[in-house]
Amino acid sequence: MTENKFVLNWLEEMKALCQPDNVVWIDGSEEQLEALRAESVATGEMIKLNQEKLPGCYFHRTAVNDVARVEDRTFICTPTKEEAGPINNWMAPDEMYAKLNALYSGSMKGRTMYIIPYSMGPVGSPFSKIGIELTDSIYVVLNMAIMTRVGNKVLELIDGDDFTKCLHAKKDVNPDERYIVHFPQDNTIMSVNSAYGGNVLLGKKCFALRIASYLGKQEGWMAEHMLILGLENPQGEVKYIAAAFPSACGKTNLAMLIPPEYLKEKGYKVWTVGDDIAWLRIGADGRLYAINPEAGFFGVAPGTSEKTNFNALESTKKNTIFTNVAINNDDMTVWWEGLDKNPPENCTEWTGKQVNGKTYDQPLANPNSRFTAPAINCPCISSEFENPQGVPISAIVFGGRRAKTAPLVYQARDWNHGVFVGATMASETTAAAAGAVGVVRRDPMAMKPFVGYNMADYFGHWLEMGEKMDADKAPKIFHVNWFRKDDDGKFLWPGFGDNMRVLLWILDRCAGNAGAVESPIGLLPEDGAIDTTDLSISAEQLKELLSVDKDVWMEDVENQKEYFAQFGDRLPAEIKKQLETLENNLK
Ligand code: OXD
Ligand code: MN
Repeated sequence: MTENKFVLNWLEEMKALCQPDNVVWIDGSEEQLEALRAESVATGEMIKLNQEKLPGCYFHRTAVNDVARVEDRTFICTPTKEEAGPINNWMAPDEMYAKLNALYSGSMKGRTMYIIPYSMGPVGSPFSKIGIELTDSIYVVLNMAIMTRVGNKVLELIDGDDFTKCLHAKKDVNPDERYIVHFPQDNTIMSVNSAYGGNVLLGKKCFALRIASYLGKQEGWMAEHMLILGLENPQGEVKYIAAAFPSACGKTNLAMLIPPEYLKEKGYKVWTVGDDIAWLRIGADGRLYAINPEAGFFGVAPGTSEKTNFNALESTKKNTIFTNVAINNDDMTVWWEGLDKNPPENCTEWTGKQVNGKTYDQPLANPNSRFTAPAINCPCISSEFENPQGVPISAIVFGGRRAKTAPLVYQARDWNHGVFVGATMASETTAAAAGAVGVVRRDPMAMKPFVGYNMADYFGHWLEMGEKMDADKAPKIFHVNWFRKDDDGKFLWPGFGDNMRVLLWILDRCAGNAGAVESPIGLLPEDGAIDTTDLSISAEQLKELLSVDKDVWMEDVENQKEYFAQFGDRLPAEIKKQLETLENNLK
């Protein structure tokens, strides 16, 4: 398949370690993928769904102990602990290699090793990077074929040893010996004892965020946990926004937003470039350009409905793999909480039990059940999705779930202040997760679980990127909060499609067409700047949405200080300065 000796030597080593009975190269052809689908159905690994209603769609069930990313089993094994920083789990590389080699040894006896050459980003784009994943799971092969560009065309492009080495062995999914490990200095990822997407589709979080953030720091670009959307105005001009939100804040919904009726009628449209990851580089014209390195959506199913995200739901109607959702036995279609109010009576719930979905009192779908859908299925996929040069970013948006602290929207005064706004991002826990509700969890740039090196150096990298761009070319930076509540605990903002009203103010600010007023935390929309046509929202409510409570903010500053203290002297002086400015402004 290839003459590249770096690839071949590594393969020989991994084969000797894992000892598979067979080795199969994934060439990217539909015939090969179809044969693998048939094989996985024959072995029971996948279940074929109703091919009239859901053509090309399959179902897979993971072990009950293996349904989510495992942050406590995820390691960044840089040569020193300091390089990984206080947020990441770390172990000395030698020690970790020894531990892992023992686990992989003979792990594929009686099994087949699939070799998946894949490109993150359009094949051959100057933004793109190549990986090779070795896995003993057909489920992984079929998911990777949706989420990335796979096959011979990628293999041909590998230059010397410039590829990320990814090894996955399913073993017996023992949670006590589950490891998701990154060796950034060796461009290597090793995952063992899991078969759940986020832990085993190694192109996604492991490569496109953890390893890529490390490569970006070395090479002068950025890998971020951001959606990318294009907003088209009635004149047909499209401006692009990249936005980072922690989980459970509606990233996929915003990426695929449907404008409110009155804006649709005027001719506004939203185009999706990406829903989870952005790779950003400074272009020849000095502006920041972004690609989505992925080729599909690995979305959370529960809560996705025609009403909440029509475009995401449409994306799942063909050639999609569903994981851990419920099955309607009557017609072999899928169901999850929030799809509609009509759970199937004759139902296989996610663990495989036969139940009456109307009377069963447990969730029918796992709360983290997923769909793996090709991006090209999305009705609002951007015409720039495959553009190898990426799209120019006008605005970067950070956001979180804050009941009282952050206003609906505010603008950072400049790039460095924007980096500080991203670095102080936080979200309050919801009742959906175990533990106390309303606890503030700091999640800088929504990258807490995904930075492949010391978070303090990551802040420094953001600041350096700003130095490389002229202020008039750099994206403007904003913070939004769709989750502000009144004193009775009710949401003040309708959210979903109406978030478009906020995006319009953001783009007007970027174009110099909207007013703003100074506040201690940054620039707020001036009176009347947020269009509330057709909304039943009073002037009082809007005022509350945009208010800054100094006492609440002072409390947050204390929390920020505590958070930053863990980075010691490594925290950039600029971040400290910004924190002091905020504190002084609030006094
Ligand atoms: C996540 C995801 O966990 O995208 O952020 O799956
Ligand atoms: Mn994500």
